[in-house]
Amino acid sequence: MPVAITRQVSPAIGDCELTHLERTPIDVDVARAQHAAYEAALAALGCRVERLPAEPDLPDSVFVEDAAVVLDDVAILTRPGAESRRDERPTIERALAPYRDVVAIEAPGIVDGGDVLVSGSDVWIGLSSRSNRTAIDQFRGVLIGHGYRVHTATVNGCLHLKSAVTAASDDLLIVNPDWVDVTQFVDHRCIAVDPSEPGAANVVRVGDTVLAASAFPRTAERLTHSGLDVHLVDASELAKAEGALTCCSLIFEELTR
Ligand code: CIR
Repeated sequence: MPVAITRQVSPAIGDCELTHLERTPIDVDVARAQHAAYEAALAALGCRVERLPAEPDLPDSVFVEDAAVVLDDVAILTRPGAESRRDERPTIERALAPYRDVVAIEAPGIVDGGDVLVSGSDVWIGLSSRSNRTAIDQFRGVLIGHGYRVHTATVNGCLHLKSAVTAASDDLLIVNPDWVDVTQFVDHRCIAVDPSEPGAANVVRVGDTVLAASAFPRTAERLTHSGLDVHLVDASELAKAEGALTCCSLIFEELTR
C-alpha cells in the first residue's frame, strides 16, 4: 500500500512565498476543506495518508513535496531555495526515517522537490530560482549508486519543473511546452496541456490513476482520451499560494527496511 505524507494547512498560509502570482487573500478554512478532500481522494485510491500537524510559523509547510524526494531505496532531504522554508525539513526527516535511509542536500546546494521529476530510473531536476547545479550534482552523487540517471532540465516562466511537466503513467508525460522543452524527455511520450490551461501539467499519479485539478477540464479530457483514469479535485484555494497538486503529498511505497 502506498503511503502519502501530507501536512495540515498552516494558519499562516497567507504569508506564503509568491514568485509568479500577485498576493490575494487565502481563506484558511476553504484551503483546509479542499486539502482534506485531496487527502480523501488519495485514500480512496489506496494510499495510507499520514497527516502531519499544522506548523503555525511555516506558511508554506503544507507543500511537503518540496522538502524531500522519496525513491524506492533512499530518500533525499532537500534544502529548499526559499530560506523561509528551510525549517520545514526536520519534521519531514522524522516522518521519513521509519521508511527510508535519508540523505540531506548540503549548502550551498538548494533544491525544491517540486523541481525533481522521477520517471522510472530517470530523474530530471529543473534549474530554477529554487534549485541550483550544486544540489543537482549532490543528487547525482547519491543516486548514481542506486542506478538512476540524473538529468539537468531547463525550465522557463514557471515556479518549478513540475509546474511544467509531470508523469501521468510509466511512459507518458503531461507538459506545458511553453514552459519546458519537451525534447529533453527522451523515451517518453508527451501530451500537451490545453493552451487555455497553462497550469494543468501538474497531476498526481497513484498507480494507474491520476488526480488532476478541476480548474483544468480541457486538459483532463485530453488525459482521459489518452486512456487514463482521471479523478478531479478542487485545489483552487492553495493555487493562490502557487501550490499545485503534487506539492501537497509525498507518495511512496511502504517498503520494509
Ligand atoms: C512557494 O513558493 O514555495 C510556495 N508558495 C508554493 C510551493 C509549491 N510547491 C510545489 O509546487 N512543489
